[in-house]
Amino acid sequence: MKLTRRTLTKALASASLTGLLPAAAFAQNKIVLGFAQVGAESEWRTANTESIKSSAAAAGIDLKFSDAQQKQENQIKAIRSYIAQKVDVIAFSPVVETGWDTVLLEAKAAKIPVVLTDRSVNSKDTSLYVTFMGSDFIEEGRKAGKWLVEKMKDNKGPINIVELQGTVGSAPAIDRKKGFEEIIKADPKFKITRSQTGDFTRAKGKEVMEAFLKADKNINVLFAHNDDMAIGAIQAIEEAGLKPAKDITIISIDAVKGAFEAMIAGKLNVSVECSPLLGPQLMSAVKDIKAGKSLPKRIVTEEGIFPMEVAAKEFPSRKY
Ligand code: GZL
Repeated sequence: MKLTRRTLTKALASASLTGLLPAAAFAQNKIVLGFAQVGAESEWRTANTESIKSSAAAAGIDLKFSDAQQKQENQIKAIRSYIAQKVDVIAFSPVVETGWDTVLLEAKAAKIPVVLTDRSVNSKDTSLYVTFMGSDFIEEGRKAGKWLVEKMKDNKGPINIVELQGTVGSAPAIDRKKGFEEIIKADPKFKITRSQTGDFTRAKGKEVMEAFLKADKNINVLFAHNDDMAIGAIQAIEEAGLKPAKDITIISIDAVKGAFEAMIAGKLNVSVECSPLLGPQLMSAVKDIKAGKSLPKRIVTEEGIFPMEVAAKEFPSRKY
């Protein structure tokens, strides 16, 4: 009989059941997944981490988890530690698009498959990862732009837009900007007058919006790359004596609980959905990889858009 992982698992299981082997030895046979998370910068990230941890537990996968505090060097360190521990699979959400080839080549040399979740890398060598699962950020930017074009169709302009960008160099920041500009460039009445990173956090979003408001009295629209920065900006807009979503139209992305609360309070006009609930899909991919199944190079998350008019109705059924 060929000794495969399956037959070994069966043998270990019967041995542990008969007490010949401690249960821990059998547990040793669990798939071990090393996950290097970006950080805990936003509501979205918190929901993403919860999805990964709860799905690993439900799938019986032994999860090793690290939080990089939004620093690439910490993610690289974590990936190297997973290689040293000889985990079965490595997964991570790259904080920025560049600078990963060296450590991914080390994982490849160690024959440890890698799954990209949420954000991708811009490496030319796509053999460095098995699959990339996550949203289409360019499409999210397009959805934001299309909503604004429709909202302003009877406004002859000029329409001055300020933009709170996500983390510099990150796939969502680069691609959401790309998609949004692709749509609004069709009409010269739209102009992005100021654009700066708020690093996806509420604190930085508020700080940058305060600076925008001090410098510019002609802001008509805020486009925020995530809800946390939009929520921080809403505080700055109110402290400046203006009415968010009325004096300044606010468009955001993620559709986290905080965004629904802001829309229900009439302070945010719309949020484009970006689902963090990637845990189940990731665990299924990990099991498929260990079972020797092939996976598509790209798995896209399906998602919608939520204007404030539907927020109260949709909120009770939201999962994050
Ligand atoms: C998007 C994700 C982004 C969210 C932010 O998939 O990478 O990072 O939009 C989060 O809220 O910080």
